[in-house]
Amino acid sequence: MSDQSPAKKHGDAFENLLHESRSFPPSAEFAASAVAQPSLYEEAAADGPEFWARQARNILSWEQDFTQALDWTDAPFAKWFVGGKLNAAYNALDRHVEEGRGDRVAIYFEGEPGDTRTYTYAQLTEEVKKAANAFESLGVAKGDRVAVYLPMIPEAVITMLACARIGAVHSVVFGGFSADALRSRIDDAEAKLVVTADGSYRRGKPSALKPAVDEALAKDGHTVDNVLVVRRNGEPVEWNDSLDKWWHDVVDSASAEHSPVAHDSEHPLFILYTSGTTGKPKGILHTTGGFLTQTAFTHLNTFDLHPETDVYWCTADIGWVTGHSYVAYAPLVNGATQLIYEGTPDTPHQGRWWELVEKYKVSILYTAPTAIRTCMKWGRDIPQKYNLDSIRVLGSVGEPINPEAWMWYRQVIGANGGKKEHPAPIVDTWWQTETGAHMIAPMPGVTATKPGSAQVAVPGISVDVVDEMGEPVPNGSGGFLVVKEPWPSMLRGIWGDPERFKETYWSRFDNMYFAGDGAKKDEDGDIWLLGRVDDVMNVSGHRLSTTEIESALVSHPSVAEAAVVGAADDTTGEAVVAFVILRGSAKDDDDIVTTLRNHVGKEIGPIAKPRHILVVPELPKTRSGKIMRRLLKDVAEGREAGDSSTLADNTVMQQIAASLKK
Ligand code: 6R9
Repeated sequence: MSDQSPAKKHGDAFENLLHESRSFPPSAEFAASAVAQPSLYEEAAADGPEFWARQARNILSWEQDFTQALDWTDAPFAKWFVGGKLNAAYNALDRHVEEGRGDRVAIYFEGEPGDTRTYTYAQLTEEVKKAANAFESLGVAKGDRVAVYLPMIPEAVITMLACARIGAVHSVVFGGFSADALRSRIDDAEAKLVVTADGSYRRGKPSALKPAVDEALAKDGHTVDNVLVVRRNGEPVEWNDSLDKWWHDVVDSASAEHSPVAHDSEHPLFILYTSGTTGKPKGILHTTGGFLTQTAFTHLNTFDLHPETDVYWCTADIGWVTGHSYVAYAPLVNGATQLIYEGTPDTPHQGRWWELVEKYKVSILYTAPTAIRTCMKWGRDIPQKYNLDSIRVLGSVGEPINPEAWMWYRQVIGANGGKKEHPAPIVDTWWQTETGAHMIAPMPGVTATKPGSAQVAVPGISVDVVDEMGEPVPNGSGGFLVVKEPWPSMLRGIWGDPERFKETYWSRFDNMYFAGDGAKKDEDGDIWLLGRVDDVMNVSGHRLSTTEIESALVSHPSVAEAAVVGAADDTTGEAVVAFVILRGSAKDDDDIVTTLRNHVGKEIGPIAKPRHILVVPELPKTRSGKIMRRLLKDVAEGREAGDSSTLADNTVMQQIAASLKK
């Protein structure tokens, strides 16, 4: 290939996705009562940072108003809502009680074994006040860091809000991470307090958490003064008298009186570690005013939230940014009623999610494509046993959603199995730990949605797709996704490493944030996400996207799930290797590999035909549902698979190895 510009390279590769001609305009009825109206885009375009200042004042209660929307003089270190003071927990809790919403349900909790708890706003406020007093009694003060290693139970949200209330900075470490990962995060943030639980329930069995904390703190030289332990599953735990305290001893007896103190708009709210391509995980830092403004604004507008009547359910774990922005903060700031579910979708049966939707009359469901594809694999007859009529809006996040999964989500879930004349709109939301809140997403009620595309920037956000030189590519071409203007919920840096912040995100292009994702603009200018730039393969000079080929494979009726990697090849640079999970009846088809190779050839072109297609029983995924292609690459290149400690199920790599030996 002579032309190696990204526009050309991506242009060759992604034609398939761009042939999507289906478009679903909102129904007149939905549009008429939608929160987001078309004028929002005009206002945002006209007003710049002042648009966000207006949102900040409308959505949040400020103890002291700010004097300036944005200070960008020290770019790329932004200050939003300069001089303003507010308390995040007050905004999420107390004010709803003061304004007469105390009896509204804030959280319906359903444990995996089926135990339930309901917290009204008044009750949740009380719990958070007690936890705030308890944390202070343990010596935690404003600015101190608190590591949170908890399952998906209400105490996770209570802990995060109690930290925010006293100005302590939480660092949630996903419960699926190992003791080593926990320790390195505790050390990096110099956490004083760890909040954990004995464990939780997963797939019908108790699963332990506390032993990992014990192991993490076994070696001296840590900064932790106290470990607060929630009793969740009642399993026996080792007890370290010098560190450990039971939550029910310390929090339950604490006073329920606690006045929130207003913190600066730029006061750190939390650190959340995310893996970089190399080196140690990055502690992404978010601050208060801007984060709350953009998360709450998008939660209202992207999901068309009507807080008095909707029941919202985001299936993300608190250990990921989605569980921060769209479980712990935005829904509560907006006074919404939400469901929190502790367990897995197939315990005790594969209809558990849909049973919950029916039981709680969930109207807004926010989940990940991997979950949707898993449900597809289990079959549509399972959700169809339940009444899903309450669902009004469907959200997707975490990875590109292939058009087949999108259509299934719409018809089977959003149309209650085809029984609804106007299926729920799907909002595919592109954003990152670093961006804090939605950046690219359709607005239901405004945007005519397209299966597979996140489409347009959120009002007030400026994104583009650029070539190697940072020049915008024309419609119909691909390149790198960038953000061109600062935004309120942007990361304020990497904890303890300002240079790495500049280097990672701001050095690739001048004055633009480099997201690390490949993207393409279609003929309408709508944006299609194509996966991480590092997931783009180069085969004989042709750029091929893992997403593209996966999408083609999954469009074949025999394939339930697919993951594609580029394996090093002496002749072609990289060769396409696909791992597929077959649907039931296809497993007996001897010619399936040939059939699938030809299918990809037909869908995308001969160049995209996988060199090898390996039929496997499972794919290695993180608990947030991202396929760990790195591990599959090891298999494809004949190496011992690398570190698999962050997999949701770390037996998957053995299962794959065993299935390939047969
Ligand atoms: C929120 C979250 C960020 C990366 C991001 C991109 C991928 C997220 C997506 C999507 C296509 C979407 N991603 N949403 N890709 N369409 N709607 O997932 O944050 O865990 O930091 O991951 O996830 O590659 O760069 P995070």
